[in-house]
Amino acid sequence: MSAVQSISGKSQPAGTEVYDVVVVGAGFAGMYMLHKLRGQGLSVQVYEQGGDVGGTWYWNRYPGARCDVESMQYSYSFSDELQQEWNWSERYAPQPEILKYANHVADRFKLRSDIQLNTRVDRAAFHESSNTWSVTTSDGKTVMAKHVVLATGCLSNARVPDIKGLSDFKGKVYHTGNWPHERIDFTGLRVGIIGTGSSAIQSVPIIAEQASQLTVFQRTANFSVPARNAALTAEEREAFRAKYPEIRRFAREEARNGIYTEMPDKGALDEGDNERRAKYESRWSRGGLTFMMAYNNLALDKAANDTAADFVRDKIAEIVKDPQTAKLLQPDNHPIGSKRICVDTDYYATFNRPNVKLVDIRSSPIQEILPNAVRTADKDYEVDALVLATGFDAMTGSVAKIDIRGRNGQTLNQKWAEGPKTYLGLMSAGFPNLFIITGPGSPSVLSNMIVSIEQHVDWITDCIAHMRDRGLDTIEASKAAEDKWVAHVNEVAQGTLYPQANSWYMGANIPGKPQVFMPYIGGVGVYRQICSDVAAKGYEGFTMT
Ligand code: N01
Repeated sequence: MSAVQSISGKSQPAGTEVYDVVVVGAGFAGMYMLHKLRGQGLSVQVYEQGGDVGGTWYWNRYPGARCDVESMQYSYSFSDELQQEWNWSERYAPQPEILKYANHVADRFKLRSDIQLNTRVDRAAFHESSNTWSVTTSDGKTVMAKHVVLATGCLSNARVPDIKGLSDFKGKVYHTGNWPHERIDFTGLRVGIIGTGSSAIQSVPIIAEQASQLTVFQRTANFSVPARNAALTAEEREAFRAKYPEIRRFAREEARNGIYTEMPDKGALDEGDNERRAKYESRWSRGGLTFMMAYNNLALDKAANDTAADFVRDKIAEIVKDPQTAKLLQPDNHPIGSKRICVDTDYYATFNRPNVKLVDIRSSPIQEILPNAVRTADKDYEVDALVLATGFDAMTGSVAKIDIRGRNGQTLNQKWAEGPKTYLGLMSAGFPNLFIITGPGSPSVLSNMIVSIEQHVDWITDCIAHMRDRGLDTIEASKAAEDKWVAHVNEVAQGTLYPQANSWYMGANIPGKPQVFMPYIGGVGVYRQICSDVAAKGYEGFTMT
């Protein structure tokens, strides 16, 4: 619905388009937001900077990219027909298939007519005289809206590190988070890859098959567990579909991370060495993120965590033949899981290939990029192409790129200068009618993103309906509720091992970024209940006018 309406009868400059809601981003969050708001008969305009829908899955096209949450669960639950009809081909869907799914959703729910592609939102300003937002886009246009929803994604601002000489490199430079659309073939090339997070861990085995030589520059070794990916059979899909009501309910209400799995009832130190090893072995053979769900205290107790970390370090030593390389690959500076655990297919075994070399840039840092080589403190490594798997300015990076001005002209960047401050991760005091989907202060990146996206979209839709039913103009988080929530988010994080790692959860990967644990670690079920209670109590902690 592109119908342009007036907002509460307030006059706008002649010719200005006026919407009930502007949504920024057409990934999984923006698309579902559009669908839900339309269901209320609202006029909505979505702006998407990419050339098509899909968000993360539009940009992250690097070789080997796939989701680390199983496809039957990493999918929308809002339409039973959709979840019954869509056929996922593999346990972990590859990126092209997830992108196809996003496109299918856009077509199936006829979303495209309200999505303007190739358009960035540059500015958004709240006007106190009319209680409306003006939104200015990269095509030079300004529209007005009562509400703005930031569906900008948490890992969408790819970060190119500031390394001397990078712009003078004469070969091609690729970033995993902004990968070209055409197929890149590294056959016969000497390739260097910088970074060893999830993106590198997925792409290294594939690039190694093509490149004549692959040099992996590692600053921090990461823990990775095997995916055990496989084709899904029709029977497996059917069995899953039959259980969907319970699977989705559990993921929403009971799971900490929005994933249906057994919940451990024991701590790692409650069992003897042999039993514990057998449990880790069984999780390792089964594959996937649920390795960390073997015991209920792996994220809380360092001694318990050490047992899982030691198990994975032993596995690395078993798999990697060269003892020196194995030693370098064994993480030793953070608890397992305190940086997002990686899920791989043959990552460690790839280092047994004669054409793959691991370079430790913690002890010998990269000094500069030469036109044909990477220079570390002790050696030059000649390369023809460079892959930057250096991650993202996570959770706040894409929001920070927009000049957002709330009451009294205060910018969101000023307000968040010492770290993001939100109430429930949904709104920030001083910025009325501006919602954030899976923002900092919500479970977000610690969860199955689609579960968290659906919860936020449903909550925001209900909130806007509540306002309309009562003829209300604004909703705004109160400063007191926000301060209390920020303190709670912090306190819960401090009770875990997570703050012990220099992770992107903490903003530690971005020089100068304030180091604050950004997501809410209380669990999606607990968090959902808190949000529902707030709404049931007349949006407690928010001011509505
Ligand atoms: O990024 P990262 P990512 N010089 O930040 C290194 C999700 N994801 O794109 O750790 C040298 O994890 C950096 O080193 P260090 C998932 O949530 C999901 O891999 O800072 N090295 C690190 O090794 C994931 O956690 C999937 O010391 C530099 C690496 O680059 C998140 O996205 C797949 C450097 C960056 O790792 C981000 O993953 C892929 C420098 N200047 C991603 N700067 C799924 O499976 C950075 N590094 C769903």
